[in-house]
Amino acid sequence: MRIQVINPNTTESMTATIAAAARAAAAPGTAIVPVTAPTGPVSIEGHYEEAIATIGVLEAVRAGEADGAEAHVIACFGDPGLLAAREIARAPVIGIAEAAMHLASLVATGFSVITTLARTRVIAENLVFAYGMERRCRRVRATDLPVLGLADPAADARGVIATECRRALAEDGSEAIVLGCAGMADLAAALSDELGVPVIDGVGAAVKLAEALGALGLATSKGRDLAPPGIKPYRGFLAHMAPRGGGAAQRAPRDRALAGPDAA
Ligand code: 2AL
Repeated sequence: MRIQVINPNTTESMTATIAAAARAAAAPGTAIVPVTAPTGPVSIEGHYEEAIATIGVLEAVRAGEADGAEAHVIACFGDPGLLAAREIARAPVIGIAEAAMHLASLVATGFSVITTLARTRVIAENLVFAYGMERRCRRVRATDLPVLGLADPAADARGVIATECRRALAEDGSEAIVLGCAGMADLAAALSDELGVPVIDGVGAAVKLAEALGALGLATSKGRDLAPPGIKPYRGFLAHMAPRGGGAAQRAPRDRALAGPDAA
């Protein structure tokens, strides 16, 4: 199976961390194809950066589809562009926050998310509700570590995160930890050993879920809102993002009416 793993930020070294975690989780027959977003911020720590990063994610998904990807993983804990990517992809698309929360809910009745900056915490909290996880997620905690600081040895990210995990286990009533940033992907196994509870990295979780969907022959439903986007002209600097169309059968009558004379 060929899984495209997209780092939505533009930092290549973080893509390398993500790719290593993805490969460590992957089955022997799985090829991991790591991609760094072609455009956007070096790290994603707020709503504006996330909105800009979404375009890079969608560009990568389009390229991955053309390149034969059989699943796409969005490896940023805000899951930027997840539903939009599902509209344009034939293959399943999995976000790491969604994957980690779902797997955590299978191994614990309650989990805490440990993330980066306080401003980023709101993004994870919103996803808890978007994914219906509010009955399982006890709390989202920030460490005040910036995303790119995770790789700085002087920041002692592992020590800071371990301390916050211990607080979570003592104070939140949690029995599992979800790591709230793709840049933490290399810490899960060691933290799990140290803390004695499941510590879930979304990159590995997403790869395993992608493999499971592939093995079961399951892909995104195109029945309603995740159907391919309507065919219509796009204007301005994103004109190249206009859907090329997947055949008339996929287009709703309303989409055909909106398509205009230039539609393919
Ligand atoms: C992230 C992440 O996973 N990658 C990034 O650039 N920002 N999310 C986060 N919660 O820090």
